[in-house]
Amino acid sequence: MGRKFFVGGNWKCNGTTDEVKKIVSMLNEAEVPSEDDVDVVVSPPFVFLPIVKSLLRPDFSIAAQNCWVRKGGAFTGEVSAEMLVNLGIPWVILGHSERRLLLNESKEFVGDKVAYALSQGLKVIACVGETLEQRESGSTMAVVAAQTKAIADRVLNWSNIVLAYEPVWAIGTGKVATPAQAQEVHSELRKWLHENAGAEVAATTRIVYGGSVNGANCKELAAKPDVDGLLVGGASLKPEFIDIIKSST
Ligand code: G2H
Repeated sequence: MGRKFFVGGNWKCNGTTDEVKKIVSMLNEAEVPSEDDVDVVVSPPFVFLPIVKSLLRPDFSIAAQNCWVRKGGAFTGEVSAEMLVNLGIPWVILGHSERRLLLNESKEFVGDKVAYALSQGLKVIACVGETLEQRESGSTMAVVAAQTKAIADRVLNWSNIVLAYEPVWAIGTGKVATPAQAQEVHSELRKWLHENAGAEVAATTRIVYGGSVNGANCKELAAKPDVDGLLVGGASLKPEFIDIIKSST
């Protein structure tokens, strides 16, 4: 069976209650391919998770943008995986480069978070990606392989993981990776999974691309054989997100 196309909308730290309601209405009214053909997962800030959950159409799903690395407790400001499960939130984004770089989350810490979130029954969108400096020095594959290894070292079952390749230099910059650049890394990542996590994991794990995806560039990216979906930031707050959801068809 083929890998089902996946479209994630990462709203990041944006929105007011009214704006969130407007985005949800736009999503709810949209005509999109059936959930048999595409998984759509939107990721609002923590505070809006309950309202989005109560209003969003049932064929779309919801992700948090982060969660704590272990069981909850005396960790001021954190939100635990257990809390997300308790709220009925099925997905979580972990290892986004904005957290790796701005909040100094190490690959080991991200690997621990992925393992813990999975152990609590969450599905994980795990992000990896290189900086411009790393790309220019020729270490793209070494960087994304090391980030993926930190997950593979801690996780045996990949069935609830979507791997998101998000080159840091393409995030929010308007500088999208070319479809060929995305395909090259995705194919290398799949090869890495084949060698290090097994043939089944490599064949079934969805590898999605993120970084300045928009309504104009989504189709070409989606057409690449190893691009199994798209993780969208800025454009997921706009009507063009609907075109992105349709990009695989
Ligand atoms: C990458 C992406 C969403 P944007 O961070 O995860 O954001 O599409 O705004 O580059």
